[in-house]
Amino acid sequence: MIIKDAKFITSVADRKGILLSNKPIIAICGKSNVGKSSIINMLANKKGLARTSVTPGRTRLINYFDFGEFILADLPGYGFAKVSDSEKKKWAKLMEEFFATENALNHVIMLVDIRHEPTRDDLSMINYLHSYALPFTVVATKADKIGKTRIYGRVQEIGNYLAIGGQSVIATSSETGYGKDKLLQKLQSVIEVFNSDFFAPDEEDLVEETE
Ligand SMILES: Nc1nc2c(ncn2[C@@H]2O[C@H](COP(=O)(O)OP(=O)(O)O)[C@@H](O)[C@H]2O)c(=O)[nH]1
Ligand SMILES: [Mg+2]
Repeated sequence: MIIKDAKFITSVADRKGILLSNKPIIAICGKSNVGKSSIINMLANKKGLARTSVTPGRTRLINYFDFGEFILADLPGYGFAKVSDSEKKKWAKLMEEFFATENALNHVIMLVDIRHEPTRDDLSMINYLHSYALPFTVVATKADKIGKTRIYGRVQEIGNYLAIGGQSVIATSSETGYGKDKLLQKLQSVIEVFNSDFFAPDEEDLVEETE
């Protein structure tokens, strides 16, 4: 898949703004600073598309991007210690609404740092995805930070730790482009399943219900 001219669509702060689309929606989640914005920029071949930040935890919004064949939803990061309880509650509410909205997403890319053990928040997120029966792929980011020979081992360890197996984990580096093709292949297969019509929503289901 060749991605050209990915575009920012909109930022969404509450349930009302959650997008529905006739394209597959792929969400990116993970703790603050894990590399969500960087991986979006890498996939888009555009440095400034999603802002990357050294002061993590500031974005409490779902940022949507049009990638041509699919919509990418950049979910607000979690696990940032300096965030207040009320901010955490807002985050949880928005996530719950997002995951519970039918046709709001088709696949989740969950990012973990290749150097570290997945956190308690990561495990909660995985449980969450399981409980909503959402298909997901785990990406181990910042692979350039460890030696090449250690990548395979870390991928296996993370896969075992999350009880999904190493073959379900893709190592990437947004610095070097490592793993980009493998991730694009995975996204391609998600898109193909969606376009095979089996999971595509009916047109009438895309009209938002009014309460
Ligand atoms: N070395 C390296 N640094 C990365 C990589 N991905 C992200 N970073 C750095 O990690 C920090 C947080 O990245 P960002 O994409 O903003 O994370 P986000 O909070 O999940 O969106 C930034 O300083 C990035 O430059 C990577 O693959 N390799
Ligand atoms: Mg970000």
